[in-house]
Amino acid sequence: MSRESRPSIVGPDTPSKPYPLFSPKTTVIAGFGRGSADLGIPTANIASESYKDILNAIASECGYDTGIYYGYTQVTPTQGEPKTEMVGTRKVEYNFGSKLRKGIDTDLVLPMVMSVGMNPFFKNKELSAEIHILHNFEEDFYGAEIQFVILGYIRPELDYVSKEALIEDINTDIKVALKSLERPEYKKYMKDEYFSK
Ligand code: ADP
Ligand code: RBF
Ligand code: MG
Repeated sequence: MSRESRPSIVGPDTPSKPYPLFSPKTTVIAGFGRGSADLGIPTANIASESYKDILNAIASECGYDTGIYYGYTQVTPTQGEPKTEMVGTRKVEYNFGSKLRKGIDTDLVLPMVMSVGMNPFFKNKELSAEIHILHNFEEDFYGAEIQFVILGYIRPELDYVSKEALIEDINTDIKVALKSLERPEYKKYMKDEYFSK
């Protein structure tokens, strides 16, 4: 499949069924550690219990559930004793978001792209959901609380001939998401009371 021509904006001018889909408050967990290390695109991974209802809603309305989505998210620090977890050979430091900057990284609603699926390029054996937030965080925030609203679908998950081709497509997803979210009927979700509860 040629990925040369992709639309710069996707979805109708107003989010429509099954969107908006609001997540419950959930936690940033460790993934495979590939996002930043391999691709230069960090993704906050989330536990599967927290997105099951969302996937069911998408599946019953659209006939698919894996794929790349866009929306808004918010990260909130939580109480927790700092801890280190070994994930394979990797050490993951859980700081529960204590290093995030108030009013810069937290308390704001930020645009995001979300990948849900088996990551065919990496041949994962299990479904995962991960959120790349379109914001420059200076520190990791494993263990922090995260909540998100999905407002639209960008494309299915694909396999790629190279890592560079995957990265290029993700960069296009980011541009498409930002442009799609600029529309007033999408933007208004930044101020939705869901994010201030
Ligand atoms: P993992 O496989 O453990 O998810 P990643 O390489 O994908 O590892 O890195 C993800 C971590 O990077 C997130 O859990 C979060 O703490 C941090 N992070 C920093 N910047 C971002 C960002 N813009 N979007 C998502 N996560 C980010
Ligand atoms: N992985 C794939 O195998 N195929 C994809 O089409 C794909 N698209 C992605 C789109 C976005 C916006 C993001 C953030 C990730 C995507 N990934 C995809 C997942 C990527 O492989 C994953 O983030 C890394 O493996 C780190 O877990
Ligand atoms: Mg990740």
